[in-house]
Amino acid sequence: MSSVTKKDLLLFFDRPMEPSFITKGEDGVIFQIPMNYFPKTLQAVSAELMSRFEKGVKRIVPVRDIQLPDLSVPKQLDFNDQFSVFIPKHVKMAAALINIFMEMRDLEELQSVCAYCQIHINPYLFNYSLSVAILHRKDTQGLNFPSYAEVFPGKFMDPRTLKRAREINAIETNKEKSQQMPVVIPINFTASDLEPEQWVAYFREDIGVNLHHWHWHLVYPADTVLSIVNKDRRGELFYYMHSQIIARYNAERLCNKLRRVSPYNNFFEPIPEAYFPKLESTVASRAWPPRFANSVMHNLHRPMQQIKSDVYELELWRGRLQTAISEMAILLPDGSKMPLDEETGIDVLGNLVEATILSLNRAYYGNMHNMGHNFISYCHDPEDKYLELYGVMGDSSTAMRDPVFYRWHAFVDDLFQEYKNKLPPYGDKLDFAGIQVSSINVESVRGANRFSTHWEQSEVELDGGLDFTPRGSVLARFTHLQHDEFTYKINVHNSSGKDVMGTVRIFMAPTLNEEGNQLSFNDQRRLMIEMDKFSQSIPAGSSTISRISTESSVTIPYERVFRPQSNRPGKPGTPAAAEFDFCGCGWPHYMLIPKGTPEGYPVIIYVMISNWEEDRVEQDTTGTCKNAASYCGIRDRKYPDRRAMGFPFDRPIKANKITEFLKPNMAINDCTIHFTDKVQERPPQA
Ligand code: CUO
Repeated sequence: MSSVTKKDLLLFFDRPMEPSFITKGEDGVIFQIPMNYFPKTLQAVSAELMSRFEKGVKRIVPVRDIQLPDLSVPKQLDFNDQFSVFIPKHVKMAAALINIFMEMRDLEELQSVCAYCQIHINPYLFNYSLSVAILHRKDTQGLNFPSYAEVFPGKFMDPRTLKRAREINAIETNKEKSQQMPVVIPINFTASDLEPEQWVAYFREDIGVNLHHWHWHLVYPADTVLSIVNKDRRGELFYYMHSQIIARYNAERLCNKLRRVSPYNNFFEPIPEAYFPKLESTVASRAWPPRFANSVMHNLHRPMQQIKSDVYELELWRGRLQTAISEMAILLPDGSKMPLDEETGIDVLGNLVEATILSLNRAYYGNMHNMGHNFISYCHDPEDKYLELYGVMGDSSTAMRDPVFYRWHAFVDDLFQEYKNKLPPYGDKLDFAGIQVSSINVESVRGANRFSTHWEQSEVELDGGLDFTPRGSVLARFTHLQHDEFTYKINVHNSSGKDVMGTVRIFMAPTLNEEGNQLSFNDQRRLMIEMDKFSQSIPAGSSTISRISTESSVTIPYERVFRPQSNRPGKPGTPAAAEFDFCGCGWPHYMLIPKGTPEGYPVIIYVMISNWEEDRVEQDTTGTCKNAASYCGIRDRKYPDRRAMGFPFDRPIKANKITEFLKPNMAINDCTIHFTDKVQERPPQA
């Protein structure tokens, strides 16, 4: 099969709501669909339809008429319904469809079944399942599907923006001209500043932040073929990545004079935070439901989604998980107990809590995290009386917009911390004999140890997601946080007499609590934001390590967050393009540091150099995407650090102040983050 056919799979991401027999792609391509793939009502006129659509197209792609697999499970989801990776029934449907895509013997068969699916299967379910399959099939490596925000812009932006984009698209199909009049997505469009939660809307509703979260769940599905779900330390990464989101969110809240997020741990308590999403749900042609202030979770009975669960079950599952943590052992289905050990306990718990198919006892420990999303997202219509859709908490591409997401995940994070609190302190496992870190400094345009942030305007292409409009290209301009890049300078002395390898671990944390007093060290530990982690050779004697902020191991650059097709490097199948695949997962680089304050928000920057011999994971990572390995792992490889994720702050520490915790191979420095309330345009990229 030629690479041309492989690339043609990307046409299924274009105009996702339109059937596969309508022109796809900017170049005007049409799939020649076998008659029996058409809906029954159109089969009699399919030849006439095809000849009408074929007129004037630049290329016709014949679709092989294959013996179609059994699609009865994914077909159960109505074409116009929502699809959620948190709803067990939907997850089963996706698992079945991914399995089908994975089992197609070659690309031609895959293309054929996709052509059928784009006519008969729910577009969100189809898009998700095909994305997972492309990420994991060997013969589709190097295919870079477009940004999800480009495919389904309705999940990321104000409907007024989309309306305006469609207008521009309708009147102007000249790409260059339409790009001269981008539509502007207003910042903070979901509430007024009278609502304090709105002060951090720039974080919650950031397009790149939401794309990261969607992409993470795409790379780490909870339920599908075992070989896809069973990635190295995926349960631990579920805990760690979400824990870091909470740490980052709390830092933003503190910068904005808000209290740290309070965990939602009383499931019968009203939720004071309201959320009115103002998003367009294109599939169902209806608005996303809001959640009014003081809504309450109710027992769910929605036969259509095959969800029947009582709020009480959340209590039950939590209790069982807490018992397992206090006993440091989980109950297995055969009645025996399995200890939660220091090394793998967090991974076992992560899979139990989420819950994935890797959960070792789903019947007993239930489906706590996912059902929490469902209870909250259906709290306005728990019994489907009003035939309402789920709210944004039900969808991994929109959940982070809602303040309650952070309350729910703060609760989940507390549960993981209960386990971490049972572990012994690291003690001398923190040491690296012979290595002394004398200082860490930050150099930036604002001077020594001063970070600086501002607003920036960037553009994202909407073309592929504007269904049922004339073909054209529209740019949406949105405003996001940005910082000036900076360099860490770390002074090290190696007195071992020989060159050694170290792992440099850099974190940042606020220093003051809500009252302006010094944070206790255990509170500060929970707020530690991982900034970077890299291996480094350290020559004997004194040396200075210089590291630029853009190299961060948690972030991906703007170009990878939004990935317009035109920016893709190399041809499909080349190493350059292959690297791009997995690479959509990663914290957007422009959100690397919290916003700060105009007067300068105080933070500490922390560095530790640990012994690489104890950290390293033997594996070849050439040709793999490892830009954001800290939060996303490395594709098809082991997590590239043998230590617990979040090391050394993942365990409680017996110290009142960070200075009491410092070892010779660590250093800290006081810094400030200065925010300038001005919008700059994104400078043109080389
Ligand atoms: Cu990512 Cu709850 O897991 O949203």
